[in-house]
Amino acid sequence: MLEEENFTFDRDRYRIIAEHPCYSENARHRFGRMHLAVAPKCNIQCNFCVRDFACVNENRPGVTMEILTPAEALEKVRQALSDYPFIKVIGVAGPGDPLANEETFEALRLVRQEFPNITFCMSTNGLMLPEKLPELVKLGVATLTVTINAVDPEIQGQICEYVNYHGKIYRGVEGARIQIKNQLDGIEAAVREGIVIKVNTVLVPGINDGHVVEIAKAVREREVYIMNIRSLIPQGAFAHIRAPTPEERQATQDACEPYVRQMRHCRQCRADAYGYIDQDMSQMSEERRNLIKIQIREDLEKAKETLNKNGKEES
Ligand code: CLF
Ligand code: SF4
Repeated sequence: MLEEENFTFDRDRYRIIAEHPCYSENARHRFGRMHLAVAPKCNIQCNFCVRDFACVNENRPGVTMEILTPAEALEKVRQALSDYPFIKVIGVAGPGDPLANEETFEALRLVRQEFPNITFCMSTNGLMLPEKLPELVKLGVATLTVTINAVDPEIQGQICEYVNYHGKIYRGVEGARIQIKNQLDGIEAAVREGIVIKVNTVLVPGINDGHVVEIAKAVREREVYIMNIRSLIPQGAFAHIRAPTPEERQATQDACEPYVRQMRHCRQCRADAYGYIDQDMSQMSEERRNLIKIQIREDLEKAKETLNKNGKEES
């Protein structure tokens, strides 16, 4: 067992965090992630979300992308892991809510059969977390992001217009009660299963800005590993609300830091991003990607030569 501040992890979890570019700032320049855009549907309506685009609770707003079938996603993973061995995490982050799409589970099942040791990551609004958790555990999802924008239903009721729960629409505070309970119960159960949790929170001036510390306290009690406070991008029903300033966001992060570790290096990835989080290869030219492939091959060859040479010198 290895200890890190308030956490004790087995060797496996420790390695997963150390190689996760979002959970460990030191990992971001050495290891990459790949997102599979297999999950188009969502089961709630956040007021800052324009549903033609990717889920803004995790992704960059205003971005459309091609949806992959699970078989296409597997093919993409095969190619990427062979070309870019620094990719250590496969994630599903939209463009809708991963837990509201059966394709998420199918894609991860296919990938797991071929890559038994790759880290699986996912982001969700948490509505279906208690019910879907057994499937996530079975697939070996190791890291999970739950977006919590309020732990008070009166506040969450202003942020989310409705939730669609088991085919029934619950609006405002009524929907918020269901969602918050499922998020918190789901996190507790996931932590008991050894899943390492990140909480994302969208900072919405005038609505939840005075409340985010309460979220930090609530997630600390539930052993959440890290929190990522993101700035509102005014759009949709919240187009009239201003974005927080960088100083306001930083002050909120500082106020939450005593309760839960803060992620400050998020790059607001696309739901189809891959590569290092600072260098999205989905947006690169073929030529640039090829150069990176050649560089990786050369580095590997050099590493092998050095190992061989050292081996000979030692013997
Ligand atoms: Fe993807 Fe998110 Fe997993 Fe990372 S992203 S599902 S935890 S593997 Fe990372 Fe990208 Fe920020 Fe997300 S930098 S948007 S926090
Ligand atoms: Fe949009 Fe994501 Fe909210 Fe769903 S959970 S409504 S995709 S921001």
